[in-house]
Amino acid sequence: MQHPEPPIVNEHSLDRDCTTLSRHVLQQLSSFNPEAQDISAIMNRIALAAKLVSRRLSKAGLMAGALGFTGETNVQGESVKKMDIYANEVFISVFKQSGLVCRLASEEMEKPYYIPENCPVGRYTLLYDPIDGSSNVDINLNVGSIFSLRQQQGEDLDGEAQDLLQSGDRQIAAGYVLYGPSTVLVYSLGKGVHSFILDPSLGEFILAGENIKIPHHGPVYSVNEGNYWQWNESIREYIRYVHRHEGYTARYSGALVGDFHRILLQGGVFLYPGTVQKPEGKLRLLYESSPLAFLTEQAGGKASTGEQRILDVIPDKLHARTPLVIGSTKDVELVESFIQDWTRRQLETESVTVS
Ligand code: P6P
Repeated sequence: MQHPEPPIVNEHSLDRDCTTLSRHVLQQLSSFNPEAQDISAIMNRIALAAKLVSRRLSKAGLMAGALGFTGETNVQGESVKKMDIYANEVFISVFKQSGLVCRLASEEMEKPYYIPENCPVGRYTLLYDPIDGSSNVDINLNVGSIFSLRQQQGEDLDGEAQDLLQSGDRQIAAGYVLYGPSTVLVYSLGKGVHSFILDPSLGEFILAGENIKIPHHGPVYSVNEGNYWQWNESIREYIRYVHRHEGYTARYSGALVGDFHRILLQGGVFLYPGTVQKPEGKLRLLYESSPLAFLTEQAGGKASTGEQRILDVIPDKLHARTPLVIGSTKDVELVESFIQDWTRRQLETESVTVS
C-alpha cells in the first residue's frame, strides 16, 4: 500500500517554532506601537540574559572559579555565590546600549544600578533576583531568575528610587526563568500567563503553554518544616492539619522558582511564613513575592502574606521582606483560615483578660 508522502512543510511544527517570545509579546499587545515594541525588546533582552545564565549553569561544574562562594555577603547578609554575581552582571550587561531600561534593582545590589545613557529615553525599571535558590547551584539542582518590570514614576533625582516603593499592581510585566532539565521562561503582561521552552538548537524560547491556569486546589504543600520550631502557632496548626488528612504531599526544593512552578502547573500552596522573631519572613517583596503574585493572580490563584493580598503591600524599603502564602485559591485560603482563627482566639483571650 502506497503511504501518502509526508508534507514537505508541516505547517503546525513550523508555526510553533516561529512562535518565539518576542512575537508572542507583540501578539499579546496586539499592536506595533512604540510601547509594544519596547516591551517586546525588553522581553527579548531578558530572554538573552536567561540564555547566558543557562549556558553558564550548564557548564559551570567544568569551569574553574564558576562555582562556590565569593567570600562576600550581600545586602541581605547572605553569603554570595559566584553564580549570583555572574547572573547579576548578565542582567546589567544585556540592557546597556538598549535605550530601554534606565534602572535595575537586584537582590545582589543595595542600591539600584543606573544606566545613564538609557535614562533620557528608557523609562523602565527592571527588578530582579538574578539567581534564586543559589544554594542549589553547586549541587546541580534547579535554580531560577525572577523579574518584574515597572515604569519609572517621576524624576528619581536623589538616586534612591523611592518611586519603586509601590504596590505590586503597578507592575507592567513579571515572570521567571526556571533552569531545570530544560530552561523555561514564564511571563505575563497582565494578559494571562504563558510559558516558553528554550530550544538550544534555535537559541529561541518557543511557546509551550498559553493562558496557564493554576488548579483551584492541589495536593502539594511546599514549606521548610525545619522552621516549625520558630513558627507562629497558627502555622503549626495548619501543618498538623495537613499531616493528619489524606490527599496532601510535601514537596520542597529550597529554590522558590522550582517550588512555585510545580504549584502553578499541579496546584497546591507554597508558604514561607514569618516567625515570632522575624514576622516579615525571608522572601523579598519587590523581586520575589510580588512578581510571582502577579503571575498567580493572572493564573487564577491567590497570593497573600497570610493576612494581606501581596499585590496590595506597599514596601517601606527596596529590599523589604514579607511572609508569603501563594498558590491555589482553596489551599491559600485554608492557610489563611488558620491564621484568622488563631488571631480571633487571641483577641478573645485578650478581651477576657482585660475585662
Ligand atoms: P530556606 C533561596 O535562598 C530562597 O530565597 C528561595 O529561593 C527559597 O524558597 C528559600 O530561600 C529557601 O529558604 O530557609 O528554606 O532554606
